[in-house]
Amino acid sequence: MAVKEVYTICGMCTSRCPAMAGVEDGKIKYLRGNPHVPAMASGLCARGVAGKALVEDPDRPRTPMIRQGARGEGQWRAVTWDEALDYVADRLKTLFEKHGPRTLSLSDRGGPFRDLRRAFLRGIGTPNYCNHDASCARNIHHAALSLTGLGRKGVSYDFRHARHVVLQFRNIFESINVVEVSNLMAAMEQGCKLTVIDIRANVSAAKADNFFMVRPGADYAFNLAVIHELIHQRLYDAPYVERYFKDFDQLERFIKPYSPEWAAAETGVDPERLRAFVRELAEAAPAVIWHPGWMAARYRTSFYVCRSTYIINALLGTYGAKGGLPLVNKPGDLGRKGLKKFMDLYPAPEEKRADGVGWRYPHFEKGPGLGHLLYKAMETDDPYPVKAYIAYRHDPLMGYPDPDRLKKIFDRLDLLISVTFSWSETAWYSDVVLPLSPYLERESIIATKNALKPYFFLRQRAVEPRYDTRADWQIIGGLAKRLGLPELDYERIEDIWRFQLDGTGVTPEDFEATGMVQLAPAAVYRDRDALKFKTPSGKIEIIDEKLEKLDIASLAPYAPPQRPPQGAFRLTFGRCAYHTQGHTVNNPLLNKVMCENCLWIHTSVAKKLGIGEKDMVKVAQNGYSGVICAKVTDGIHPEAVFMCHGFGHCLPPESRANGCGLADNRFMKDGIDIWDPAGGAVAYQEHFVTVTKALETDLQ
Ligand SMILES: Nc1nc2c(c(=O)[nH]1)N[C@H]1C(S)=C(S)[C@@H](COP(=O)(O)OP(=O)(O)OC[C@H]3O[C@@H](n4cnc5c(=O)[nH]c(N)nc54)[C@H](O)[C@@H]3O)O[C@H]1N2
Ligand SMILES: Nc1nc2c(c(=O)[nH]1)N[C@H]1C(S)=C(S)[C@@H](COP(=O)(O)OP(=O)(O)OC[C@H]3O[C@@H](n4cnc5c(=O)[nH]c(N)nc54)[C@H](O)[C@@H]3O)O[C@H]1N2
Ligand code: SF4
Ligand SMILES: [Mo]
Repeated sequence: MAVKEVYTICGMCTSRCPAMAGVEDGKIKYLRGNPHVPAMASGLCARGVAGKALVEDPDRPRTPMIRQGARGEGQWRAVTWDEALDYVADRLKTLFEKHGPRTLSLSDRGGPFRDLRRAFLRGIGTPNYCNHDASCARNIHHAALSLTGLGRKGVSYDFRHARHVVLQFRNIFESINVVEVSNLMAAMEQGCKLTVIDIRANVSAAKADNFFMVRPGADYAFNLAVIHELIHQRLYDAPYVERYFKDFDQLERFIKPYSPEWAAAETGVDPERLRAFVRELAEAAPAVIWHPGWMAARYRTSFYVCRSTYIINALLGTYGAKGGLPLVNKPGDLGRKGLKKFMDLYPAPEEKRADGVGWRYPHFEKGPGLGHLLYKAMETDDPYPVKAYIAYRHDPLMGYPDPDRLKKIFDRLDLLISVTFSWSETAWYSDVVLPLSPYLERESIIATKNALKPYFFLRQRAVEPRYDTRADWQIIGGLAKRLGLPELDYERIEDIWRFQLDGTGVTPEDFEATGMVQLAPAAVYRDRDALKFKTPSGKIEIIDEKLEKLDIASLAPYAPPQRPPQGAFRLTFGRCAYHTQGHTVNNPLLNKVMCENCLWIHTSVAKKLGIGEKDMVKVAQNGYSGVICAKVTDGIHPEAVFMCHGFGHCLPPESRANGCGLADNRFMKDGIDIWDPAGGAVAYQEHFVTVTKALETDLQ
C-alpha cells in the first residue's frame, strides 16, 4: 500500500510546529516537518518525532472512566462515552441549580484551538475560564501591555534578520520552538551575535558569544545597569525615543543611581564586560532582540525584569524593526477577514470572575484569569463557591506549586474532570477522565497564526483512534448537547470548519495542498516611522497610569532578592530538550533518552557538603524530601540548585516514569500564596531547599 502523507500540527508541545505524517495501512510510518514551511528544513525536534510512540503507548487512558474509590486511590470503572458524558452533565445540572452556572470553572493550556470550549463556557454562563499562563508567561504579557499596549504576542521575534540576540531566562536551544531555533541558527551563520544571561551554563550559553552568569533573582539590577549605560553614554536611538517615548525624562531621572559599578555588587558581573556588551548592542541596533523570556513566573518582582527588557528593546528602537521586534499582522491588518468565532454566539458573562481578575485586580487582563487565584477561591468560597472544575489539557498538580495543598483544595470540589491524552497527577485525582485522542488521531478546529506573514492552519486526522478516545470537538459537543447548547454539537468536523471560514473567502479544500492557507504572499513589515502603540497616548509609556492609580510603581526601585538562608539553596528549574513539561516522561522513546532528572549543584558547595558527581543527594524543604542524583558543575551559580521540571510522577499506570526523579513543585510549600502583585504570575523560584548527601536509609 502506498504511503499517504497527511498534514498535521505537532502536538508534543505548544510550539505547534507544522508537521506531516506518513501513513501506511492505517499506521504512522514516519513524522517530519511540513515541507512547505521554509524554516522547517531541519524538521521536528526529538519530542516531535516521538509522537508516533505516544500513539502506540498502551499506558495512556484508553476509555472514559469514572472514579470508584476515594480520590487518588486509582479505582476506576471503565464506561462508555454516553455514560461518562451523561454522568458529567447530570452532576453539573445539579450543581448549577444549587450554585448557578458560575460554579463551573475550566482551565486549559491556552493556545489557538480554544474557541469551542470557551464558547461552551460562555454558553453555560460562567466567567471562570483560566489558562495556564499564571504559571508561565503572564508577567511578560502584562509587562508588554503596560509599556506599549501590545501584548506579548503583538510583536514577532525576527530572529532570521537579527544582528544580536539576547536570551535572558530563555534557553532557546533546549526549550524549543523549531522555527525559532532554525531562524536563529541561520542568522548566527550570517554573523548574528548571541548573548546569554542565565544562572547556569545551559546549551544556549554554550553557543553564545557572551555569557553572563548572574546571581539568581538579580536580573533586574543587570538590566537597570544596561538602561543606565544606554542613556548615560547616549547609545540609545535618540530620534526614535523622541518620536515614540512618553515620560522619557522620568526614566532618565529614575535610572541615575543604577550604574554598572552599582550592579556588579548585586549580579556579580564585571562592569567593563557589561559596558562592552552594551556597546555591541548599540552597534547592532535596531536589528536586536532582547528576548523578554517565555517562562518568567519566577520571582515576586519578575514583572519589572520583563518591563525592563521591553524598555531596553524600545531604547534600541527594535519595535517595528526588521531583525528586531516587528509588529505582527492579524488578518484584519492585511484587509482579510478573520475566522468566525463560536464564542461570539453568546454574550460575555456579566458575572464577576472568581479569581478576582478584572474587579479585585483591575490591572490584570480578564481573558485567561489567574489560575492560582481561582484555586484560592475554591479554598475559601470567596467570592462564591466554585464546585466543579474541568482540567482541560492541564495538570495543575504538576504545574502549580504544592500539590498537597492543591489536593486539599480539590477535595472541596463536588466534581473534578480531566480531559487529557496521557495520565497526569490531576487526571489520577479526578472523578471523571475523558480521554482525548492524541494529536495524530484527531483533527482540530481551524486556527490563525498572527505573524509577519499570517496564515490559517488546521490539524488533520492522520490515523483513526486505536482506543476509545475522542477529539476535542466531539467531547465538547457531547457535553454541550446535554447541557442545552446543541449549536456547539457537530457530526462532522468539516461543518465546523465551514462555520469558521464563513466570509473569509477560504474553503476547507484550500488546506489540502499545504496544510495551511497563507493570508499574504510575503512577510509584511509595517512602516517603523509610523508606528502606533496601543497605549492611551499611542506612545511607549514609561509611566503606566493604570498601575500608578493602584499605587503600583511603573518604575520600581531595585530590591535585592532574598539570600538563601544559611545552608540552603534557591531552587531553580527549567526544561530539557527531550521532554515537554510533565507529559512526555512516560513516552516510550523519550523515556529511553532521559528517564529521570538530576540536581545541578556548584562544585565549591558540593565539595563542602562532601557531595561528588553522580552521588545520590537528599533534597528537603518543610518536612518533604526526596532523593536524586547530583550533577556537580562550575556551570551554576553557587546560591542555586537546578532541576529539570516534569519528573517525579507517582502514577501506577505509567510503567516507565512512575517513581523516577523528583518533582520540583513538591518543594514549593504554599507556593500559590507567593506571586507577583504587579504581573500576576506565581513566583516559583522564591523557595529554598537543603541538600545533603543521601544516607543508606534515605535510599530505601
Ligand atoms: N524541550 C522543551 N521545549 C519547550 C518546553 C518543554 O517543556 N520542553 N516547553 C515550552 C514552554 S511551555 C515554555 S514556557 C518554554 C520555556 O522556555 P524558557 O523560558 O526558555 O525555558 P526554561 O528552561 O524554563 O528557562 C530558561 C532558563 O532560565 C534560567 N533561569 C532560571 N532562573 C533564572 C534567573 O533568575 N535569571 C536568569 N537570567 N535565568 C534564570 C534557567 O536556568 C533556564 O536556562 O519552552 C517551550 N519549549
Ligand atoms: N514547578 C514548576 N511548575 C511549572 C513549570 C516549571 O518549570 N516548574 N513550568 C510552567 C510552564 S512554563 C507551563 S507552560 C505549565 C505547563 O503546565 P501544563 O499545561 O499543565 O503542562 P503539560 O504537561 O503540557 O500539559 C498538561 C496535561 O495536558 C495533557 N495534554 C497535552 N496536550 C494536550 C492536548 O492537546 N489536549 C488535551 N486535552 N490535553 C493535552 C497532557 O497529557 C498533560 O497531562 O507548567 C508551569 N509550571
Ligand atoms: S518544538 Fe518539537 S515538540 Fe514542540 S511542536 Fe515543534 S516539533 Fe513538536
Ligand atoms: Mo510555558
